[in-house]
Amino acid sequence: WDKEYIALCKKILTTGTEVVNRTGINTIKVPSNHFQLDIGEEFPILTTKQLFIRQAVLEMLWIYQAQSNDVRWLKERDVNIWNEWEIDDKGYWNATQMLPDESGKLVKQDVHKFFGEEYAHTIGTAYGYIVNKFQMTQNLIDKIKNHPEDRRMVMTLWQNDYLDTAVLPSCVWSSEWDVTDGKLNCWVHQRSCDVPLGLPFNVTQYSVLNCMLAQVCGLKPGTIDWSIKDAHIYVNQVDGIKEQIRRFDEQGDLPAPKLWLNPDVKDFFEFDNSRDCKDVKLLNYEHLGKIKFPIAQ
Ligand code: THF
Repeated sequence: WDKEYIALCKKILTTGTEVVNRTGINTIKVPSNHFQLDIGEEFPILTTKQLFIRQAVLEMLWIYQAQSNDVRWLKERDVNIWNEWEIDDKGYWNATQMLPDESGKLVKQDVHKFFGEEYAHTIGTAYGYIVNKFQMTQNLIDKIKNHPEDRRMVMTLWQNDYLDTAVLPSCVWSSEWDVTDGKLNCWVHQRSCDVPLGLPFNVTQYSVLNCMLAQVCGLKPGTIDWSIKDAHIYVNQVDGIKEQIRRFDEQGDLPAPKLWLNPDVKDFFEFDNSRDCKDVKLLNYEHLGKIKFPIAQ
């Protein structure tokens, strides 16, 4: 899917608007974007840069399988992408953010937000907490298996009652599923999208989720539609994205790898979630190498 990805990057760089935001690092944004990928046809993982699928899959299993909000679960598996959002052992989350002063102007401030000791080491009431609270994974699997014609197969991580106690309200917050002609399709929506760092992880991990759910429900993976509100590139990521665009324009993309899932696994909750995710492998993943992007908190 490098083609759709690079098209979005070009759209942002050529038509986007530079704006301030809470992180203090400006972004170049476009208001919205949508693309559709046929994951039965080709497994979506970028080849114009190396994507770390182990981390992406473990993050997805953390949310939908372990249904956890505990950052230690990830750290134990050597996944460190949520460390900056971990509430400390006294129940505080500490960060530097852009916040409005008395006149309403955004200024840099040190934030020590108290969530409560019960939230120590977690990200608060977001992602896996919500999935667990409403038993979303099990409900979805039951519907896909027993009522594949159902048109209410929606998982909504955006729950108003839980936003204030979330360090970061879920960015990828809804997914809608359907079964058509023996294929499992989904539509995923993201309210805010860090195109260089978040999006490549998210598209690949939801594709793996679709393939896993299809396997345990006796279906084939179908299409994934991806819609975004506020697709952005932080200004300190522009050089890296230009490098990636140059790679695509000069060399094109490489053949997509195949995703291998252990065919013996028939229960979603049985996919290995240890450090090496033994039930998930990429076959023949060729890529043009890592590009390092800074992360804004
Ligand atoms: N905040 C911002 N600004 N961007 C995000 O993508 C983001 N996330 C999560 C929460 N807040 C966010 C964190 N997700 C990486 C990938 C996903 C992240 C955070 C960091 C990252 O650094 N990836 C690198 C290296 C990975 C590695 O070496 O392990 C990469 O090159 O892909 C939205 O989910």
